Amino acid sequence: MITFYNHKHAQHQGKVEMFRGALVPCFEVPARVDHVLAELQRRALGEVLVPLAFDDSAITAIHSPRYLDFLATAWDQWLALDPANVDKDILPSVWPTRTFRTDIEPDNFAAKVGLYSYDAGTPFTAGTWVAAREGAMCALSAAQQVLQGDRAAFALSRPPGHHAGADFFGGYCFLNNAALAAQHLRNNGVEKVAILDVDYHHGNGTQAIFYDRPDVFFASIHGDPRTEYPFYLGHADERGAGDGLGANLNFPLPRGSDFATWSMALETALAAIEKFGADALVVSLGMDTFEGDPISGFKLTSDDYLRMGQRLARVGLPTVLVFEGGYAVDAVGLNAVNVLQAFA
Ligand code: FKS
Ligand code: ZN
Repeated sequence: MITFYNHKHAQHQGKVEMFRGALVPCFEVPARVDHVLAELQRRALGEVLVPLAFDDSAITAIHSPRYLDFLATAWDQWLALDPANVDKDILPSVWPTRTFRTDIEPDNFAAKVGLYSYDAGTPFTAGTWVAAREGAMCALSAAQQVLQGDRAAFALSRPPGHHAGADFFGGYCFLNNAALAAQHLRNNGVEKVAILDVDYHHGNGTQAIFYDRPDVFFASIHGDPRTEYPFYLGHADERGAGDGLGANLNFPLPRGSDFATWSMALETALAAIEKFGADALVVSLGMDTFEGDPISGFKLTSDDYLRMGQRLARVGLPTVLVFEGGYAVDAVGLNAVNVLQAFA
């Protein structure tokens, strides 16, 4: 299996995130991807390539022009406020909640940041745009590889993507890599695409992007949003809207769930994907379901990831795997490559 590696990922390096009233060191660190790369190379699991370049149209197919414009210019706007800002990350602190307008982009920079985000846990840094954009190219390259006939391809990148919506960032995510891959498949002759999100956290951005579309099925297995981030989406009654009704399926599971519980949800999700008649599969591959994850609550073991990879391969579809979360840094390489090796 070919891996498209975001060699610019370390340009996104947040310093702190807001947690319980304090600024704490970021969990989403460059070492996460470094460990996966090292393990891929250690097990010689196929070629590792830098991504191809795709037109902006591949990104505007998912994200709004004003949001992309904001991401591309945010750092310069931040420095224009005060050159001393160069040593600090941008962190949102004000948001337009219910009753506020979002159609007018404010001139004030903090207000703009809030318009395009939904939490205070996602720092925007000097290299965030460059890293996120190259990550999108990895996801598109992996989709392209599958279009050209490969059974599967892996996009190894950070920042992750599944919390990012058409016009907002949050949950460490800026561009929705899985959505970009799915749309690229759709634009190149694949009629029906299924996205399976196995990250511990609900893929609210991906769900929102495709919620009213019948051509992209979204299924997610995640910690129950009543107690788990991102809290405000991911319930079982969210089945899609309009033409997309029936093409969205959530499996919220309680904190503490192990692989026995988790894999029952997986079987139901895969049966639904088969019934949908998907021609290709995109997997949002988060490794934060691991028992050792410091910010999550499931109990999957390293061996369980071998079973997961085997099962995903048995679906029999051309598959794009996109790296998402996973914060047990010392185990994330082993666990991710277990999925890939078992798949291959
Ligand atoms: C700890 C509170 C949790 C936000 C968690 C974000 C999870 C991100 C993720 C992704 F795949 F996107 F990376 N904060 N301070 O794992 O879903
Ligand atoms: Zn996660």
